[in-house]
Amino acid sequence: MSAWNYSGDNINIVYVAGAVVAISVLAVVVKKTRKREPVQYPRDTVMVHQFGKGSRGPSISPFVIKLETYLRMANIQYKPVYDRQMSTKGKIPWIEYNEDKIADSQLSIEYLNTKFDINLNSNLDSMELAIGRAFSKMAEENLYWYLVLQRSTYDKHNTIFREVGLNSFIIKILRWKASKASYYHGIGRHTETETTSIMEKDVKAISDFLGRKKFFMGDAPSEVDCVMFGQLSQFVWQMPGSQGEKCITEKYKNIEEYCVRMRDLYWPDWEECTLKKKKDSAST
Ligand SMILES: N[C@@H](CCC(=O)N[C@@H](CS)C(=O)NCC(=O)O)C(=O)O
Repeated sequence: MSAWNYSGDNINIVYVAGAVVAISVLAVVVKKTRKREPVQYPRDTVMVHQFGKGSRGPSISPFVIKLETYLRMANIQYKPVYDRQMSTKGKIPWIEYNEDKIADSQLSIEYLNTKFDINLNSNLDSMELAIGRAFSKMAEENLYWYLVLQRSTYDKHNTIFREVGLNSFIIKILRWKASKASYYHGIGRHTETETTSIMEKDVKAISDFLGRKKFFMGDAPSEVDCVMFGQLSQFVWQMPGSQGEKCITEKYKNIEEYCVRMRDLYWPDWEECTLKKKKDSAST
């Protein structure tokens, strides 16, 4: 049978699929070429561009939580902007401060440290700074990928994506992007059992180092707490039913206690910053 010998039904499916692809491509092109009206933001306020709120936390992005926790810790006036506009580097979060635009959570923090003369690490010596950096990089460049794979691939229901209202088409794109990105990172070439074991080793190292300390480096909070809270709070509250959540809440309870401590201190409005709160208040 020739490949062109379609039945009527098959031809319809091909037309519909073709139309969906064409419309999607067109939508992307229109979005990219459309000139956005310049938005007037309040002066002297840091605007944090990001996706929308999370269903169980203020954001499902650990990097947004990191950046906003820093802004709270440093007492800098800021506002979240839920415009889903990506940075010039194609990622969120990014910030706008008066005329300046900075992509990347870490580069934003470094810019703000200079702009506002902030040093949250003033109590740390060079050895402690080195340890903080090593743990930050482990959390953001290794542990983070378990979160990406868990939400996009291991969780067959894509719970977190669905809860924030993403439709099946967008979820398919996210799954595809995650699988491609994690493959090129390298971690996506492992089996789920292997990545889970890697995640557990990272979490154990974090738990062992944290011990009974109040904050990651001791009695006082520092910048590394923003990074660790950004990542770990996702595992504790925003990866329901995952091995990552179980690992922390059942085995490494000092991490869960640490997250609660950080949330109570810097995010007394945590619940109000979630989608759930918006829905609840809309229904009352
Ligand atoms: N190094 C970046 C990482 C930010 C990042 O990976 N953001 C994710 C969301 S959690 C993103 O924008 N992903 C979209 C993409 O990679 O296409 C930072 O610290 O801001």
